[in-house]
Amino acid sequence: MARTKQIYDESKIQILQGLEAVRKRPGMYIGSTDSKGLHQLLWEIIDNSIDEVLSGFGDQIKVIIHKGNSVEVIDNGRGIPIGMHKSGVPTPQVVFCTLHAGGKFDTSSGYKVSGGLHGVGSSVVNALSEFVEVNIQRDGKIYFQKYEKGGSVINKPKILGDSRKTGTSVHFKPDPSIFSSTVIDYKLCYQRLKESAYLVKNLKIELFDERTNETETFVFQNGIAEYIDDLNSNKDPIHDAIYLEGTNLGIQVECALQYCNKFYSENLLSYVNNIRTRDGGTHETGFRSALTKAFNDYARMKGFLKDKDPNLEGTDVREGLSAILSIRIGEDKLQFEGQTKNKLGTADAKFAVEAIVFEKLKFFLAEKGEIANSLVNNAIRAAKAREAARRAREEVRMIKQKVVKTANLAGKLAPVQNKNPKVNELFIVEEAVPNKAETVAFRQFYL
Ligand code: 1YM
Repeated sequence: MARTKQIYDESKIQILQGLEAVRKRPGMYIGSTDSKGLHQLLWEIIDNSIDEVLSGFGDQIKVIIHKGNSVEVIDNGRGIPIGMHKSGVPTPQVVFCTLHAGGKFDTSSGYKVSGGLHGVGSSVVNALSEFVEVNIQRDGKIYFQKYEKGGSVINKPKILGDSRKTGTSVHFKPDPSIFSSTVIDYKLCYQRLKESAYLVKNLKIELFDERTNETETFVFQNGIAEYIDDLNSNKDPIHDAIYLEGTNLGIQVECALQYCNKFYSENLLSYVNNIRTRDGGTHETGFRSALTKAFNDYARMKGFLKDKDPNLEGTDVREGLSAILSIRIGEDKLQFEGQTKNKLGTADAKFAVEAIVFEKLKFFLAEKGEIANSLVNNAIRAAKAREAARRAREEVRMIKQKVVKTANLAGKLAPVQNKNPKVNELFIVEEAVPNKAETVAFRQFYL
C-alpha cells in the first residue's frame, strides 16, 4: 500500500472516532438536541462566514432554508483552503471531520472572533447531520466534497469547473435521529441574521425560505447605531445615536448610546464576538464606569456641579439610557464566567472599554455642547430625585424608630386594616393602673 494511502486511511479512522464522540454526547457540544440545539448548528456555520467577513474577506452571506429542512449558507470570502493538510488529508476534510482542541489550525493566520465552538463548529455540524455538501470557489476552480451519516467521507474534493469568484457554500441536513425536531424556524433565523447584520456593519445578509418563498435582506451601513434607533423607535429619543469606537489592548470596542424621554429604566445590550452576554461582565463594568466618569468630569468642568456637590452616581447618568456595547476579542483572551457562561470575565475588557468609552465620550460631550448640557441636566435632575427619595425614606425610618422608642409599643401595635389614608388611625393605649386592663384609656389620632 502506498504510504500516502496508509496515512489517509489512518486519519480517516481517527476522524470518524472523533465525530462519533459528538454523536454520543451532542449536548456537550451544542447544549441540547431540541430546536435550540438544531439552530445552533446553523449558527455555527454562519459564524464561520462572519469570521471570514471580520477578517476582511467578503461582504455577503446568503442563507437558504430548503424544502426538506436542509439549510445552505453561502459566503463570498476566500473559500476554505483546498490544499493538502500536513496530516495527509485535504484541508476541507480536516475542517469538517476533525475535532480540534481549540482555535483554528496551522493554516490560520488570524484568530477566530465570532462566537461558537471555537473552530470545531463545522465538524460538530457534520457529525450531527445526515449529509454535508461543501462547495469551495478558490484559485479559479469550484471544488466539491460530500460527507454523509455523521461525517463519512463520500468523495475526495473534486473539481466541478472553473470560477473567477471565491467563497464557500455549506449545505447540510440535520440528522432526525439526533434532534427531536428538524424544522428550521424562519422567524428565529430572521431575528438572528438581523442582529448579526446590525453587529457587522455593511455586511449584506440574505435569507430565503424555499418552503414558503419568504425572503429578507439585511444590510446596515451604520451598524449598531441603526440597531439602537430601531430599539428606541417608540421611546421618544432625545438625540441621534452617539457612536463610539476604538481598539485598546487588542480588543475592538464599539458602542452606540441614546437617551430617551419614555421608559426611564436603563437598557444595555452587550455582545462579545457577536454573541449576546446576557449576564454582563467586565466589558459592561468598564462601560458604566466610563459613562459616570465622563459625565462627572463634564458637569464639573462646565460648572453644573460645584466643588461642594457630590458626584453624580451611575444610576443618575443611566436614567433613560439605551446602549449597545459590542466588543471583539481574540480567543486567547476570552474568559466566560457564571453557570450559563454568559458573563464575560476577561479583565482586559474592562480596561479597554473604559478607556475607549471615556475618551470618546469626553470628546463627544465637548463637541456637542447642547446635547451634553441637556443630558447632564437630566442626570442632575435624577440625582436630586434620588436624594429626595432617600431623604423621604430616611424620615419615615426615623419616625418609625421614634414611635417605637418613645412609646415602647412593641406587641401593642397591629397593621392597619383600612388602606384609605384618611381613615387610618393610630390608637395609643395607656394603662392607668399597671396590670388592670379595665382601666385602659384610648386616645385616637388621625394620621
Ligand atoms: C458557509 C461557511 O466556512 N467560510 C470560510 C471558512 C474558512 C475560510 C474562509 C478561510 C480561513 C482562513 C484562510 C484562515 C475557514 N478556513 C479554515 C481553515 N463558510 C465558511 N471562509 N482561508 C480561508 O483562517 O486562515 C477553517 S474555516 F482552517 F481551513 F483555514
